[in-house]
Amino acid sequence: MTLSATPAPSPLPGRLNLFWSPRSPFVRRVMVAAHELGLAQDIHRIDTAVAMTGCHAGLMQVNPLNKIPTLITEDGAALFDTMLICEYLDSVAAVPSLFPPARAARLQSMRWHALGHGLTDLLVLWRNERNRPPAKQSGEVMRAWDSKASATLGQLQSEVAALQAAPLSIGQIAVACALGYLDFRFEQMRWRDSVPALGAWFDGFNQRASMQATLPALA
Ligand SMILES: N[C@@H](CCC(=O)N[C@@H](CS)C(=O)NCC(=O)O)C(=O)O
Repeated sequence: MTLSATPAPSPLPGRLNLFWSPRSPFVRRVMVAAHELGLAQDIHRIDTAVAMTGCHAGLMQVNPLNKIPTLITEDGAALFDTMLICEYLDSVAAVPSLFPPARAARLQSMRWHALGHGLTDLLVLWRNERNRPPAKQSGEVMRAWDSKASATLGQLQSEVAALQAAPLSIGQIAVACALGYLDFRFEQMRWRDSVPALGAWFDGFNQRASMQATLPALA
């Protein structure tokens, strides 16, 4: 099955081209990083609707995994996945700042990134499962995702003071984009009720210009 009747618009030569969607929490992480690094205006966004159940012809020419975000660099290389794109943007920024070089700070940031990234992965899979016909859904796997999401939120809440104190890095950005996705797609979960301190941290972080410029949108 191919989703796109018309191929995605061509990447613009000599620019940073991003296969993008306003709904993807992974894409949002890249765009938040780009805003924080002062690179957002250098990125040409290619609006790309993807689904796990189909293949996007234009995207698959550059990324056989059919995933967004995918970044085409100025010299034409196709980069994926989200972490690599963020690391690339950091490396070309005037002042790289999102991947701490010092060992302890780097481990802390990568660990938060893993929690935020893993939570996002789980939520995207969960949403896909939820959208299948009821007869095909696995209640068992969805209950397990519920438990894992709750446990991850509890873990993050226990680290709020450190999340607040550490200099901004890709770790906090990944966590914040995962929490933003909960608001966007899992509103009925009312996640703040069980982890209010994490909710307060997120609500503060969400005021950053980079987060406000990348709020998820249905259209
Ligand atoms: N591991 C990937 C995950 C990206 C991902 O799953 N993106 C979703 C959109 S939110 C996607 O492209 N889905 C299409 C598919 O799975 O074919 C990354 O970190 O970039």
